[in-house]
Amino acid sequence: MSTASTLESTFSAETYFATQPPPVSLDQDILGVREFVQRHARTGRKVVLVTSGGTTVPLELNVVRFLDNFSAGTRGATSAEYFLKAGYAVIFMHRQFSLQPFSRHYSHSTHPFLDFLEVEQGTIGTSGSEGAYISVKPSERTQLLEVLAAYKTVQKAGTLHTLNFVTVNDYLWLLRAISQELSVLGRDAMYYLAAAVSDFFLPRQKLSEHKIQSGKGSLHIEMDQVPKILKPLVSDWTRGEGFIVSFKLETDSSLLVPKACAALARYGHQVVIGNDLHTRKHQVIFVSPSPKTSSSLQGNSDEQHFEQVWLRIDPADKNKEIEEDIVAELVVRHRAWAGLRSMT
Ligand code: PAZ
Repeated sequence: MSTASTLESTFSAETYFATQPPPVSLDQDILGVREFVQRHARTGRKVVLVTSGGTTVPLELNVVRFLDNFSAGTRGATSAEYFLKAGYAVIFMHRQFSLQPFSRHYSHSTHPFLDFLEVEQGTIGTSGSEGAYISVKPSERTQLLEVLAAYKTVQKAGTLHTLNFVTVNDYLWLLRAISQELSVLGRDAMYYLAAAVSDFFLPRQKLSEHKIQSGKGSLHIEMDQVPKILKPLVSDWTRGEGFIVSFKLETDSSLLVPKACAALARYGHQVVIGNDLHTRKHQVIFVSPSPKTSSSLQGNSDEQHFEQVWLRIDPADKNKEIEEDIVAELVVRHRAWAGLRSMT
């Protein structure tokens, strides 16, 4: 019997990591994360892991085709900037080529930087010689100065550490390894899981080695379910101490609250932020265990046990980003969570 046929179609996290290979750069990536976490642990700075962007699911080993996800990484990159502003050190784990903090303001598709530069003729610097030089359009200068100043401050402080993933397999291995590293901070660590992660994948053992050939009619692919990793993340990898915020995206908004409550009851973490695909940029709902509920919620997803708080901004206000309010709310909640340290 081949390995492929003995694989289960529903993977536990344990089976997953025992059968799927780690990305080749994992050890190297984790050394960088360890150094970053230890440096900030010494100063007492809180650290947040922000995951951002979508994962791919390759259909072939020599990958030509893959399933992807719509996420551009706006939520993650924007939130990372606000966490940095709030004094956090940020591990930004993002989909390769998705938006990143600071450079997101100059995305090639929405605000290409070549469009706000101008070529001028005149004296170059202090050299006294004449020629062409580059200047920034006056209308762009204020924003560029602000973004650049914030970027340089963060670079100097060494408070941003960036890593990337492409496939759902890269994502799962990185998430496990980073959260294990970050767990040394206990309650001072926050996990902000904004990446859009595929629920289905093709195990390595079932992948066609070469490009799938056409000519045999329609293509049938049966995918396996990606293991539910919030459970081990909450109770094992972060040792039950991290402040864990997961996101739930739906297109039928009536599902947001019941699914958020079910996730909290099942995994026992701190907050689920629900968002609808079409309104996600101006409204989200925070769902969390109600402070009035003293007993464990394990398995009990009755909505009355959960607090629901909507955050909304004016969609017409182009200068306001909802992530500013999401992060401000989480900073307050995390402070309260970290303050419980001595009582546990
Ligand atoms: O990256 P983006 O800003 O375009 O979208 C953000 C988002 C909708 C992917 C995020 O807010 C989210 O809900 N992430 C979790 C998705 C999920 O797996 O349910």
